[in-house]
Amino acid sequence: MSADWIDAIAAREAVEVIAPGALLLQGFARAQGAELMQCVHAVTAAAPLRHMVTPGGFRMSVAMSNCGTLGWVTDQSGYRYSTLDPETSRPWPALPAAVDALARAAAVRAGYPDFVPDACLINHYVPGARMSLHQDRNERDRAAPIVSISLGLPAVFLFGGLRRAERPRRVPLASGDVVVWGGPSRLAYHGIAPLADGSDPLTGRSRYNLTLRRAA
Ligand code: MD3
Ligand code: FE
Repeated sequence: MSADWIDAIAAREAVEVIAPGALLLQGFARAQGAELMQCVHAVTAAAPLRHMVTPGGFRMSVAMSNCGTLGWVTDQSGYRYSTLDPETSRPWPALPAAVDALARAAAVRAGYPDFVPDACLINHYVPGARMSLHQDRNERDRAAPIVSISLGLPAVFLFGGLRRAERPRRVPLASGDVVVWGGPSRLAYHGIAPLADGSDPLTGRSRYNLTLRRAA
């Protein structure tokens, strides 16, 4: 048995290929859940969660904030990355070291040893909140992956193809799951089905998702 397998069993972690370039690291962040939630609360105390408005004029059901050098924002004028929080006119809070370290470790495991995130979008879902199918195309360097960390209530991730018309697959995501999206899956359409009600010891009646990105 190779050392990698011994490590994986010791960490009680399973690795699943969702699609070419998309790797699900089941439970990769489970042991750090409480520490990561402390980071989230520190960030959102300084940069409060808010419901942004899409360029089409729709209020998003997901509440968002950011940390890192760049933060993803949307308003009537479009989607973009900004160094300033438009709500506070201040820079976004720094990327917490524990979040940065976990994302880089996941990227290394998935075959991206050079991943250096400069943006972390924090998504907060309450029961009924959803994210409709979209592509993430605001990042300059499409060779860099996106690392996503799920915390709290389980969600059904919708994973489509490179064309919006492709019917999405449903992939369950649990608290502590980490997914690394790179290569051919980087520009796939994706979304989150309406969150089912429930309660989680870490997050209460809600789910957080952290996506770490190389935006600049
Ligand atoms: C696949 N967030 O913030 S994370 C987003 O759970 C977003 O909040 C969802 O989609 C969430 O943009 C899904 C998983 C994810 C993130 C980015 C991707 C999957 C991706 C980019 C390309 C392909
Ligand atoms: Fe996305």
